[in-house]
Amino acid sequence: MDVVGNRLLVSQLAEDLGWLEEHCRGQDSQADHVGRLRLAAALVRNLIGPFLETQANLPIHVAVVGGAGAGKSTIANMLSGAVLAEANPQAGFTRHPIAYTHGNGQVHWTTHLGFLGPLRKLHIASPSSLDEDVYQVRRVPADDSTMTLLDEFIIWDCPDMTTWAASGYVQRLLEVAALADVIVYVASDERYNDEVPTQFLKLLLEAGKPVITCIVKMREADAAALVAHFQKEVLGRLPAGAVGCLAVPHLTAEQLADPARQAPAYRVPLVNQVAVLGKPASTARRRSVQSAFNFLIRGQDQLLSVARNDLVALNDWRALVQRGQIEFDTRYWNEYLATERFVRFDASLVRLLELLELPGLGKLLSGTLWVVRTPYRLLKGLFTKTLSRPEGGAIPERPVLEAALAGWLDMLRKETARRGEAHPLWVHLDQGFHSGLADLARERFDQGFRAFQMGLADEVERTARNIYEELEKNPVALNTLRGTKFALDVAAISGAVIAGGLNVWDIVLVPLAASVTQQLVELLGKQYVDSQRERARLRQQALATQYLSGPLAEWLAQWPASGGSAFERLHLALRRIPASLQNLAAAVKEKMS
Ligand SMILES: Nc1nc2c(ncn2[C@@H]2O[C@H](COP(=O)(O)OP(=O)(O)OP(=O)(O)O)[C@@H](O)[C@H]2O)c(=O)[nH]1
Ligand SMILES: [Mg+2]
Repeated sequence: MDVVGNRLLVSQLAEDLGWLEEHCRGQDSQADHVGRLRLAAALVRNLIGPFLETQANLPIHVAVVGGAGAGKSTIANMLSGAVLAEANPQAGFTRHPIAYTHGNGQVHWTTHLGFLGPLRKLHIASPSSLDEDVYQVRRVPADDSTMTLLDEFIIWDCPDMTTWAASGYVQRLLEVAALADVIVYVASDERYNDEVPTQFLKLLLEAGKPVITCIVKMREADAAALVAHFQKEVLGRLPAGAVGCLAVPHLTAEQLADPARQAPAYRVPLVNQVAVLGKPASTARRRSVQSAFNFLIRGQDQLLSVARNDLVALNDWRALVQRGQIEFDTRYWNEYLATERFVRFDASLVRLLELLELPGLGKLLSGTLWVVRTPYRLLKGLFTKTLSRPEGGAIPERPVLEAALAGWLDMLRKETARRGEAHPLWVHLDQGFHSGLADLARERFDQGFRAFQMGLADEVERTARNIYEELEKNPVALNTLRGTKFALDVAAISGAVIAGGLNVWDIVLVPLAASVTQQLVELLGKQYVDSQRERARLRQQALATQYLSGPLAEWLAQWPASGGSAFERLHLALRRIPASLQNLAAAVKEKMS
């Protein structure tokens, strides 16, 4: 992929992860995920993005992290070899990240868009207690008499994470932790087992960061036992990845003032450990990028799991909408279609029977038969009249549909209100119902109804017409049927005459035989027309689903995730993140090869 493509990919992925983080921030149950999502986004912005843009491997970044007042600034001084970081008895003194670099060295800061997220670079020297979304760079004067890391490394003194997962300066720490190729984790002898810093350490190890742990301020004599205890009780329960555990016992004021010369016994092992992890730079950087990427891929499900509750609520809503749709369709069938006669089909039956009469000369014969069947017609008319039920007041279609719609929307409104504040989705829907969601649904229904009516008129008319048109278009079949019917009539009449001989009874027998065949033909025709009528009924039900309940259900189901709502954005993020990660995998692989 080209540079522009990669840049777009990186910023979109970081933005989506950032959006999910904000989304979690609003929900108490999801607070644990906030830091993880921020770290994920920062890894993409600060590490993977610049790597894909061929950012130089140097400088290698070292972040000094730990609990409030643990001794981070003190260790940052020790690493940089000069006392420029303000160590202060007030816990939580350092409030923004400070980068220490060589006095002569050029810092090749990445210009990658989104680098260090919200942190602005301070151009005026300020105390480290400045509580703003900034970072600053301090230059350590060159000193040939002490070994230095600063030619190739930047040492970051960071704020603490005691207010872990809360807003504020923890995010500043996460930005730098994501950037870091090496982490130095500082814990004091008294508070090395604190929960919040340990959780943070765990996250860094999960992200595959190489971590040097450093226990400080103990009595020299207790150092070995404390380190062993820390390794067993704290590191033993965390994912592997901690490279080593160093002890820096309580230093004197002189040692604190000039650690490079006064405390080499503690400084040199620490500096060496960092150097081992950070050199050669190209290996260190590739490892950082690869680990970050693995963390994103491995943790994908966990990162996206923050939306699980939202998806459950959204699926509940969709199931409700679907239940309403089934009820709507069933009511339409029971209260309208099942009793609808489709009178148009009766006309088709008449037309079909007419068709079966012989044309031309045959008309004369048919006419004769018609006359012959007069007694039958009169009798049948009499019977049909007595037996047929009076036409009941069939419920007109529109009111049935409207009542079914009202039932559907009422059910949704009640169920939404019943779920109350169980999830923000129901609150959003409840607000929707209070601000005209049902009216909007009715409007959509009306639009659908017009299309439905048009489709319907056409459909019923076509099915009804097909009953005789098919036959009209097929003269061979039509003539065969006509011929068969006529032959039957003739056979029946002649049969009657032959059976009884020519006598007075023929006046009764001949019309009777002609009527029997006619009745038979009518019966067959009626059966055929009825089966078509049933088909039309089913088809009409299908049309109602296609034009009315289907589109409305679709619209209602989508409603919470549309119109610029948070759920719409959520869907976008959930859809895009897996795809972005896949594309990122390809880009990282290409770059590494
Ligand atoms: N005497 C002595 N004091 C120490 C030692 N290590 C740290 N301190 C003191 O402990 C206090 C806190 O140390 P810092 O290095 O400021 O700790 P920090 O982790 O940066 O603290 P915050 O930035 O406030 O979170 C400071 O007053 C340091 O001078 C040590 O080895 N000996
Ligand atoms: Mg500090």
